Amino acid sequence: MTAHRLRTISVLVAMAATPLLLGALGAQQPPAPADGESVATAGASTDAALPPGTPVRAVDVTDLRRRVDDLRRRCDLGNFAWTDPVIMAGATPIKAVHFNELRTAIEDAYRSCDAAPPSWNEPITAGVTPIRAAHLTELRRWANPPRARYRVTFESWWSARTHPQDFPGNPHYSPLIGATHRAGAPFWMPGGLASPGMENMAETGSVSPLNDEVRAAVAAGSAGRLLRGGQLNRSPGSLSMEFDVTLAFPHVSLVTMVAPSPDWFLGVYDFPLVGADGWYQAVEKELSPWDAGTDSGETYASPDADTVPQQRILVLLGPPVAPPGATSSFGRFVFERIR
Ligand SMILES: [Ca+2]
Ligand SMILES: [Ca+2]
Repeated sequence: MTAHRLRTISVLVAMAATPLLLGALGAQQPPAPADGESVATAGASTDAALPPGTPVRAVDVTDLRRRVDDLRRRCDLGNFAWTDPVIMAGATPIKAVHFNELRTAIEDAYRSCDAAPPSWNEPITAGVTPIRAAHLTELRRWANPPRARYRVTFESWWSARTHPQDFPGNPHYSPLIGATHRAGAPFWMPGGLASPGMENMAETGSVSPLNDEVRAAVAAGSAGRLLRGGQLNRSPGSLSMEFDVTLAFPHVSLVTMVAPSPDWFLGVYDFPLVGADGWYQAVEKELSPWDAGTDSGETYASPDADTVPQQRILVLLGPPVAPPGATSSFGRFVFERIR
């Protein structure tokens, strides 16, 4: 972006910084007085998340237009021909058409980028639909690039030094397996029961039939893709894998079996890679072992002892991984956005 464009945007944003209080969209209400609201800078969103009832300000719409035009250029489209190209605080009432144009401009960008366009939570009809913080939050979320690529690095520090009790002679992990999926649709979670695929992963390290369960979730539309990674053959150690993620399926669940062990594994569930301000550049999660609730062995090398009835997935507490009642971390996942 040239210095001239930056200056132009700064001026527009400065003019638009007064809040506009809206009841119903399309209703023309007198503007609220200027309140000394701070001015947005190019590249930064003015509000990370809007609490319900927050008034829509001219700057909110102007800021979104800039982001959506950035997105359109990324997807080989030109800037959108906005109604009321300059929204002036105190002079330009914010209308339903402004919001519907933002939606259309985003949908066009997604199609141009070969990504499935968003499905909005509700239509916005002039004079009918009251503007909600959710409308802005939704637009901000979808104004992000539809795709990102991440590298996840699995670092394990599990060793005889960190976990001296009964430490096994061949400490390793099973191949990484996971999925990208919709928010709230992980393939495992604490307090839930392990699926047959999770049981086999946690007890034997096999990626089957968990891979088929993930493929079924992809076919059913709740998951984006199956994630398959390498295997850490020796702990301590580390390995990485890369994967693509889309805004339609922006959460990740990823697991690996602690080996040897009865039914213990490390992993994340329903882990978001996108927030109110867009794709995270780098996020990490420390990993304490989980007990899949499917084998009752009490130490790393215990013989198989199927748990009947099956128990819920819970944090593994106490010996041999920690003092009684406590847990301990074995390593971490570090997610870094690379595209
Ligand atoms: Ca167990
Ligand atoms: Ca079992």
